[in-house]
Amino acid sequence: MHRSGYRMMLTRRILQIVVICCFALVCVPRAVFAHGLIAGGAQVIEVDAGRYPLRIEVQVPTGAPTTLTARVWPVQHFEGAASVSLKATHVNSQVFDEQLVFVPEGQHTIAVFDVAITSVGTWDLLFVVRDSRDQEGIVVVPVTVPETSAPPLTIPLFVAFGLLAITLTASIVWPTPAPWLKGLYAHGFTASLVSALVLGGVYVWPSVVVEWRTPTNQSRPYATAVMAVDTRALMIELYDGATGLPADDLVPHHQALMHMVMIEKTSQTFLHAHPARIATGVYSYDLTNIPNGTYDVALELERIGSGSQILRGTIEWVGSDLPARAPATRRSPVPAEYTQNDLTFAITTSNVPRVGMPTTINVAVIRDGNPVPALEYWLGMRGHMIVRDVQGSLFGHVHAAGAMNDDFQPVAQAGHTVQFVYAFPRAQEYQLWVQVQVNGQILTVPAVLSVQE
Ligand SMILES: [Cu+2]
Repeated sequence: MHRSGYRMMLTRRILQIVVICCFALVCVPRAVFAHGLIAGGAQVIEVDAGRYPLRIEVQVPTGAPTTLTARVWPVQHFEGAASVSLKATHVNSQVFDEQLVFVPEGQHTIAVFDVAITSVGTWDLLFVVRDSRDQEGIVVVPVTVPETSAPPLTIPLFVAFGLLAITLTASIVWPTPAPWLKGLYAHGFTASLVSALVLGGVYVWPSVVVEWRTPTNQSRPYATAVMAVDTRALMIELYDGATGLPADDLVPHHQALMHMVMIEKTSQTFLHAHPARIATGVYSYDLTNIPNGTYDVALELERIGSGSQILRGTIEWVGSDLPARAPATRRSPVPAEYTQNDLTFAITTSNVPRVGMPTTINVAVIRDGNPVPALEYWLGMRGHMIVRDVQGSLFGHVHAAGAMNDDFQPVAQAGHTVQFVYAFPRAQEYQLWVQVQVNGQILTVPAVLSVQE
């Protein structure tokens, strides 16, 4: 009797452990090794390859062998006829496939590629743009092609149903078992039935699981950036802040692997660009058409499983034929109207800007006295605003309030105003740069805002 009681207790414990293991399998997030573009729908990134800003859309497949489709949009016309090539190389085996597309002169052709993916794993997509003057722009986009896998709950669900089937069969084969086996029937049956019901329910409504399984590996620390200017480009090397090893685990955020804002200290020449990844942890941005000067550089990036971060530095650029620009003329603080070509930007605030209080900044875009039909989505938002204090110590990147849309194609929806909300930390003047897109053109409007105590 004593012995059978012990057996029952042991059986109960084993069953409890089995059930706990089932749930652990479900709940524990899988390790994430992927980086770059990851499977799941079409992904769009903006990148400056040499002198050419490109929009690259990649449809990352699941499983192999298969085909990967990529489309390349030139954001500005190529000089003369051009060619765009794609070479997809499997990082481990060096197996590759390549294609070349010619873009006739003066045409805004989208280059479409279908390359063979022979095995799962990380692939480097090397895009090369070459124009009629033999100027070249390159970018290497990493993509991770995962194994085709069953939905995440398949195995635990099968285990639960298996246990249920075993206990049911056993109770039919041995209807009058020994006392210790009775306990096994009862507990085994209850445990496997409950597991099967819970797992089955979550299997049918997978959104519950997606919530649990969101990869949140906050252990990845900050990256550091080493910036150097060579004869014609800014070279950026990223390193892991904790180990000093190259950091090459960026994922796209706001439709780019890296956003870069450059502001010249005297002329306040402003630039928002997307350096191209050209090698492991190395990014490059062509400076040929950038006026000489001393630039504050802010890099916004996101490492996988980690939040976004801003890395800052200063570079001296003297290699351009374009001389340094004259010091910026002083602008009158908001509320103000600024004109650029045929567009007028009316910038106002909804409340008096005060320290620590959220200030709403409204930007209305008007052409010939009429509101423009629509401000388009750019990098997933209707508008971006960069905030800086005059000393350059504060750097903020504010997105337009309201709905976000990550669709590649701008949504032609009425709306000629954008609003930004920001709480300024000190009573002083701040420099603002508002960026919106109208008719496919990105416009940058500088402004000054005075904040009171
Ligand atoms: Cu950007």
